[in-house]
Amino acid sequence: MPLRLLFVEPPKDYWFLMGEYLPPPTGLLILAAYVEREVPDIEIQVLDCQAQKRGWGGVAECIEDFSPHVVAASGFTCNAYGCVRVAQEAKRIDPRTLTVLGGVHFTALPEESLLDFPEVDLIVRGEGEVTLVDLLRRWGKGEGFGDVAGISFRGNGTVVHNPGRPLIPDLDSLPYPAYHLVEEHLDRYHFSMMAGKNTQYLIMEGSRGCSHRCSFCTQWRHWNGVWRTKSPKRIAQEMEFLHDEYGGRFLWLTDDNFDYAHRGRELYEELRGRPFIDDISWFFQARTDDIAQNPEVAGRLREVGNTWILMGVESGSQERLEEFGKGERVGDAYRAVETLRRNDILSQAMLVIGSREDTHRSIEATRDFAEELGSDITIFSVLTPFPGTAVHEMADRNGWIEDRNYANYDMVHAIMPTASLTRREVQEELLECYQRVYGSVANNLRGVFSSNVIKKRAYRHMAGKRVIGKLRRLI
Ligand code: B12
Ligand code: SF4
Repeated sequence: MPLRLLFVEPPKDYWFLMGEYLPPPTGLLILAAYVEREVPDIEIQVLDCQAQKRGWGGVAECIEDFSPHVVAASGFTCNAYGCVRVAQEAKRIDPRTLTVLGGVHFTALPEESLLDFPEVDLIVRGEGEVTLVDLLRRWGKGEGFGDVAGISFRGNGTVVHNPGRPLIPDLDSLPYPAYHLVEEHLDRYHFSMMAGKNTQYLIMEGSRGCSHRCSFCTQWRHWNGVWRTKSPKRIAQEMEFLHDEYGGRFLWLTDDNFDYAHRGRELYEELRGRPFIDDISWFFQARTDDIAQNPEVAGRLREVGNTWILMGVESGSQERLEEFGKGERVGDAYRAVETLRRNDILSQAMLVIGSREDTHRSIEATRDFAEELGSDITIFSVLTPFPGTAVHEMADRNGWIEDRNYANYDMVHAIMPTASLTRREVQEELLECYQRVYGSVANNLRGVFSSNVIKKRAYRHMAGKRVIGKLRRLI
């Protein structure tokens, strides 16, 4: 009898700041593709509750119908409880089901998660492909998983953390994500605010990890502090494949750090001349120093379909950038925004308020900075102590964390006070940030009448009553 594996993308809330969207469950599809290739004789299903419009009743129905031996889900912090609930549903329906969770949140907190949630059998820490395959092979043969590297589980009344697993040396060796497993509802994936409701939105991965060490970031630790990339040729081929095979016309490269200087140039060489480039638009996150130091790369990337870049600008205070360990200068942000503007690439600046030393005055200075910077879109968020970060370690040690409900770790809820502001005041300051940028008639007119169609849509959404109304309700 073939082994049955069910991946579940649980019901979850939208991140209202970015408007209405439906992203494919790319992480799960990447894992599924690897398992499909490496484990013969396995049946895999992916339940995407958002795309399939299934609530918790639908999750139970799907588990009952498919009767999987293994149920797997992936979580970052604000979605962690949803993943746990998947495990609980699976165990309720059939206690023999093996429940496996992975992702950045569970990797950071394996002990706490296994102790708090007995329905979770085991946690795969860090990179998942090889560990999951190892696990499935043993499970399929009826062997125990006691010595599978990279997992944590309960054993002998305690939590056992097996040694970590070495990273996959060559990311080009990974198969393309298994989009065929969600083919029936592929046309539902969209990102209205940025590309319109009818443009097919797909996500792909170009690299893993980051060589920087920002204090609030989970990603560099999750990937053992190293940056690995697929070759530019492979990235170009994968983009082409997603376009030609699955109609992807708006692509997000998940890379935490794009390595704009080197890979940007090489990717341009690989993409130019490929016909699909005229039919897609793609975006990614990059560092401001990279963009500022390599202004000529922007024009080339624009030529091959790059229309939007997200930048973690964080702050207009050099002191704050140093506190965060960013290794960037405030001036880089100005140069980066100007470079993108000159090349007709939408610039999105992400700014953070609510760090320990923030006061009413310093946050007002962040708002002034945002206006002066003049990026096409500005997203403000609240410094969030994600488990696994240096910020979390320090906040936890000092007793600053006032909200332990992980569902609120979405960078919009204030989780900690600052030295001089209460949590409520931080929340009010966040509202004020959005009111300043998107409540201003002058800014909105500039946005709505912009010649850049993405900016137009973004402003229409951000200036609408919904965003401000939701932020107000958080106070
Ligand atoms: C795409 C994306 C989104 C998409 C949604 C993706 C989805 N389907 O849910 C959208 C735009 C909706 C989104 C929203 C948000 N996101 Co987001 N997002 C990403 C991004 C860029 C890529 C995710 C991805 O596909 N990665 C590729 C896969 C392969 O990596 P992976 O998921 O880590 O999986 C590997 C391993 O971790 C492991 N693994 C993971 N899960 C499992 C499960 C099992 C069973 C196993 C065996 C292994 C395993 O194996 C995989 C392969 O090796 C990541 C950053 C990143 N590079 O990962 C941020 C990231 C996950 N997002 C983050 C955040 C904070 C958010 C938001 C809260 C706010 C924001 N600023 O965007 C909102 C929350 C929305 C919500 N309510 O759900 C943070 C999470 C931090 C944390 N600890 O919680 C990340 C890490 C970004 C960052 N640099 O900090 N996001
Ligand atoms: S915030 Fe960006 S640059 Fe800093 S460590 Fe994380 S991924 Fe790297």
